[in-house]
Amino acid sequence: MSLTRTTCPYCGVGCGVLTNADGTIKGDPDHPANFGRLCSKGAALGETIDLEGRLLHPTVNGARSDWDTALDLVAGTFSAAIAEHGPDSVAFYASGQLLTEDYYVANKLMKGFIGSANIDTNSRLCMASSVAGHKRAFGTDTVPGTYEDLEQADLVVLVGSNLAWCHPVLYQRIAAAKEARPGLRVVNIDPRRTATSDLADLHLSIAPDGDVALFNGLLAHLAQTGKIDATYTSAHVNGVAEAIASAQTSDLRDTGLTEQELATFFRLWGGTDKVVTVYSQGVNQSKVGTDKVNAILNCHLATGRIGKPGMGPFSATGQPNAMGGREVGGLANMLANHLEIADADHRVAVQNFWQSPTICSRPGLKAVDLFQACADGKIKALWVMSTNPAVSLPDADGVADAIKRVPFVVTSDIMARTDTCDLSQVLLPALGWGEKDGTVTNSERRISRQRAFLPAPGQARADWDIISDVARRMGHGQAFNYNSPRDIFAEYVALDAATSHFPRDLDLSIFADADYAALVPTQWPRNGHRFFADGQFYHADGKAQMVAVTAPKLSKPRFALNTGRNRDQWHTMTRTGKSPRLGAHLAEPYVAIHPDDATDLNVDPGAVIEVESIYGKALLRAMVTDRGAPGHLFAPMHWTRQRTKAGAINSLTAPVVDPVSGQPALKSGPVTARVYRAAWYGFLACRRQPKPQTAYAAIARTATGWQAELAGAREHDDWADQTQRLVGVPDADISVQTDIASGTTRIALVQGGTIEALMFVAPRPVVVARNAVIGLIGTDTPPLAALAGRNAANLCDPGATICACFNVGRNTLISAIAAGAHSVTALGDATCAGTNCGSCRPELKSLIAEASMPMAAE
Ligand SMILES: Nc1nc2c(c(=O)[nH]1)N[C@H]1C(S)=C(S)[C@@H](COP(=O)(O)OP(=O)(O)OC[C@H]3O[C@@H](n4cnc5c(=O)[nH]c(N)nc54)[C@H](O)[C@@H]3O)O[C@H]1N2
Ligand SMILES: Nc1nc2c(c(=O)[nH]1)N[C@H]1C(S)=C(S)[C@@H](COP(=O)(O)OP(=O)(O)OC[C@H]3O[C@@H](n4cnc5c(=O)[nH]c(N)nc54)[C@H](O)[C@@H]3O)O[C@H]1N2
Ligand code: SF4
Ligand SMILES: [Mo]
Repeated sequence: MSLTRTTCPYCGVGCGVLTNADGTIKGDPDHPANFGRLCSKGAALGETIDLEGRLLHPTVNGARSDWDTALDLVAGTFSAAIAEHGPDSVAFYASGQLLTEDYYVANKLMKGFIGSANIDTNSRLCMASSVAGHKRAFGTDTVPGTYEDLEQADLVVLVGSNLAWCHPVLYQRIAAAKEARPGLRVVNIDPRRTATSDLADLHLSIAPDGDVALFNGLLAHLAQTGKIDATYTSAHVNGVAEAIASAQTSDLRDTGLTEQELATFFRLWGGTDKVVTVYSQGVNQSKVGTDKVNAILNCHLATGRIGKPGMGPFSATGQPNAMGGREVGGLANMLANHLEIADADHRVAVQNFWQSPTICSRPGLKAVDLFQACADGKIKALWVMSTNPAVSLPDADGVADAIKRVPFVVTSDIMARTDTCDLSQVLLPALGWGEKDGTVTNSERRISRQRAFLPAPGQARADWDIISDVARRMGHGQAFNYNSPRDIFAEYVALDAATSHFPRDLDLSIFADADYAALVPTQWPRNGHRFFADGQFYHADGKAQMVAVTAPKLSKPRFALNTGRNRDQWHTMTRTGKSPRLGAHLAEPYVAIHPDDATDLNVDPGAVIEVESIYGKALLRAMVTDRGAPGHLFAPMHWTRQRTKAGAINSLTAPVVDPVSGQPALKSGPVTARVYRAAWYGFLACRRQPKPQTAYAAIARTATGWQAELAGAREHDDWADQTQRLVGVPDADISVQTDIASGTTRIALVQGGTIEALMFVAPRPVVVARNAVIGLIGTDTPPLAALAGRNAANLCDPGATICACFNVGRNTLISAIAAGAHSVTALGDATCAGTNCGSCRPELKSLIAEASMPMAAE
């Protein structure tokens, strides 16, 4: 079978993938992002392309429909709303996971044909502060660096970035460079000690939002120690003195770091020419996100450490096409192709090129304001594409209510059931990864092709095609007559050529004669081009701008909630949640809490904690760890109402935004925490998807079906009946074992001679070999043997999965370490762990460190 060359649909590293229609997935050795590597999520792509749960035909009000009916309804309702209430009464909410071609047409329809700029995207939650910071400093939204810079640097500073889990292949490239050249230093700045910190020579456990104070302190230090490059700044940078003066007023105590830590970091940064500062959501998702970005850029500009190999600021983009979206102008405050809504000449040029009846003349609503406008009844029709705002926006329950207030909601998705789909009148089935064609741009400005290698399922259509069809039905046939994504890409490149007289960074001329079908991964403006090498920036006078920023006043609530990502899940889990391998890494929503706080709150390991803010409440499993400071809670963003009863973390987060970028502060907000008084805890493994209604409930896929972690405050006297209801097999044979002394009950449901479900209930968190129990589902093991909690062969429990590729559990690894495997390589030899994608290597290292500690003391 012939291999298709495509690009991973997850993170912004943009790894090349070789695929086969049978689902085989390999890293593309020729792709310059990954040179053959893949992380655990990329390697498991084959497990996520089945059709289970897919949306395969349009639906209207929950009933199956057809394209003509659905699209006529969409076009008609949008047109009617625009006619009656004006263009700003409708909105699109799009996504950095759309392909460039999809994004281009959505933006064109809204800004040029509907005449509003009410198209914003989940990039507002993701990259908006970087965009705003770049524009303030450079005059354009330019990411000047490349991945090679990270390998060539002598110092890599990772600020608010858990690269090991979120950009694993980039992390592996740095790790490999460091191994080859041990002089390469790594500093990690994060309130938590993460898997990324394990690579760092120095981890600075910064106070949440202490980054402005830190980088201001660094700038003041650079000034004091004569490290400002006056020749460079006088020729190329404005605002130097003001920025330094402002930096000198920052109070370094706001960083929460010791004088020694600060001195070490300042000396290292100041004393190293080749420094790359990488930053991500710990910087962007803050009420001072843009100031954080500029505080970092200031230090690079002041020292001239930008535009040269191995140095510069580097914003690691999250989504596969976060960059492409920015290029086509997908945000509410941009036009198209890095042109500006505010500039009348730009507007005229774009309108002429599109031959459009109108063009938006002012910025549209940014994400949080957009959903506020929904709540206020100002939005009459909303179209959500490739994102799940009812989960991913702050105050997610408020957002869900706001969506309900919109009279007409359309969602294009690949899945039939998401928290947002559940709130929509019209669902439009989109082609997913592997089925669709187009381009994406990765963090280093490299445009790669996504190519289809699977047939279109059901009636699903490509996003660009659906949008164009609606545009045609709205009367804009001429302008949306595309036959393929190639036509759209060509138009996008042509718009760039038609506007090339406006000075800006975007330059797509290298693609002018490109063979779209055979397009190889190519950076704009051209491979290896170095932005700012000549000291020329994009402000009117050609100079860069240092921005005077002041550190915010920090409050210190008893508990502050930080949120972010797990290694093996992608956002709201609609795809990664299908893979039992990936689910096994961390199978339920948790809150990481410091041991001192756990003692204070009387939280035993494995208990459930109730975390609450003025916006809402969540119940989360306690993960007691000293990786964060006392008072610091961390919870993952992934769990939804589809998979948990009360585990969606954005039920708690506040819709507080950065005033410049509009990006919400998702990393820190005051909450309260208390132990949830559970009367019972349960663990269920079963074949069919359970529908738990208990207060604490989290379901996940397993290799044999499903599992559920459960807890409730109310005692039940008939557990057999409860279990049958949960699983929905009323006619199964039931075996019950009760141990009065320990208060535990174990239930087996058997149907047709095979085990349908096993349920374990206890007054404390259930201790049972979970993987072994899961392995019994669907077998003909006698129920009483099964209820012993071990599998028939009496194997011991491998424990929580660490290596997702080879399914190696924690307990297996600890045994191997005890048996003498004291290096990552030795562990790999003994168990295979870490020898495929390598995403778990940081965790293997820390397991070895933890397990080896008592021996070191001997
Ligand atoms: N596995 C996985 N990978 C992903 C994704 C995914 O869902 N799963 N999503 C992708 C997307 S869209 C994105 S945007 C990226 C995000 O990638 P990252 O930004 O690396 O990921 P996060 O976990 O959101 O946050 C990074 C870190 O910021 C820290 N932090 C919190 N507050 C502060 C602070 O005030 N200062 C500093 N310096 N640090 C702070 C957090 O403790 C956290 O460890 O990941 C991409 N890659
Ligand atoms: N608390 C907290 N909240 C956060 C964050 C955080 O760190 N903390 N991070 C924020 C960030 S950085 C981001 S990027 C967002 C991400 O949040 P979302 O964008 O809401 O999350 P996803 O699960 O990626 O949603 C993508 C949706 O598109 C669907 N889909 C997949 N492929 C296609 C396709 O080809 N076409 C169409 N039409 N649909 C498709 C998927 O099934 C899914 O429903 O979350 C933000 N929210
Ligand atoms: S690092 Fe992993 S998730 Fe990111 S693009 Fe590469 S394979 Fe995909
Ligand atoms: Mo993101």
